[in-house]
Amino acid sequence: MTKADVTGNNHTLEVRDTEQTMAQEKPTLTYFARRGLGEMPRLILVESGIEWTDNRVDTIDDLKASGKLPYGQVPLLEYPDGFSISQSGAIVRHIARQHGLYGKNDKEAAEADMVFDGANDLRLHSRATIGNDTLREKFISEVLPKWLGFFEAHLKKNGSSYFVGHDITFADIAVYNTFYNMQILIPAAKLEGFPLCQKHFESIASRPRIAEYLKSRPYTAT
Ligand SMILES: N[C@@H](CCC(=O)N[C@@H](CS)C(=O)NCC(=O)O)C(=O)O
Repeated sequence: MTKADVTGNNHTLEVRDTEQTMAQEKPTLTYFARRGLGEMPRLILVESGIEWTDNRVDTIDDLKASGKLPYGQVPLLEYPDGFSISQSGAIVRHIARQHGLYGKNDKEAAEADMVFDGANDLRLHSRATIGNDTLREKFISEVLPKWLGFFEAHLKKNGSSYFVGHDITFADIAVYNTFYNMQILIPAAKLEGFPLCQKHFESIASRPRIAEYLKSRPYTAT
C-alpha cells in the first residue's frame, strides 16, 4: 500500500514520517548534573535545534558496569538505533557535521577545529588555576590577555560576527562556553579591552535557542 492509499494526502504522511524518523533518531546525552565536559555537547545540541534528551545523572556506575562507556567516561551520546559515542569533542563534531555547524567546506572545517582547540587550550589554562594563587595571578596578567589577543585578532581578520566564515560554527560555541566557565571560575577574568570578544560572547548568548536554554538550564556551580 502506498502512502497516498492510506490517507490520500502524501504531504501529511510525509510530515508524519519525518516526525517519526526524528523521534526514532532523538539522541540522549548522558552526563553528570553539572556543566563540566557535558556543557559543550549540550550547547551544540541546543543550537542544532533537534530534539534530544538531557540525561543528568548522579553516578555512572551502572553505565560503566553495562559496558556502554567505551572509555569509562561521560559525556555519552546514544541513539535509539544503538549507535553511541563518547568523548566530548567527538560528540560536538558529530552534531556539528550533521547540522551545518562545521563550516561550508574543508578549509572552514579546519579553521573551526583550530579555534575549538584554541578554546580548549584556554579552558585548560583556566582549570589549572584551581587552588593555585600563583597560576591564577599569571592567568590574569599574562595568559588571558595573550589568548584574548589571539581571539580578538582572529575575529578582526575574519571580519564577520563569527570566528569562521559568515555563519556560526561549533567553534563559536566553544569559545563562548570557555569564556563563560572561565568567568565563573575566575571572577577577575574579564573580556574588557577586547571588544570583539565581548561582542561575540554576548551575541552567542543571545542566539534564540541558546538564550532559551541558558534561562532554563539547572543552576550548577561547575
Ligand atoms: N576526554 C574526555 C574526558 C571525559 C571525562 O574525563 N569524563 C569524566 C567526567 S568529567 C568521567 O566520566 N570520569 C569517570 C568517572 O567519574 O568515573 C571527554 O572530553 O569527553
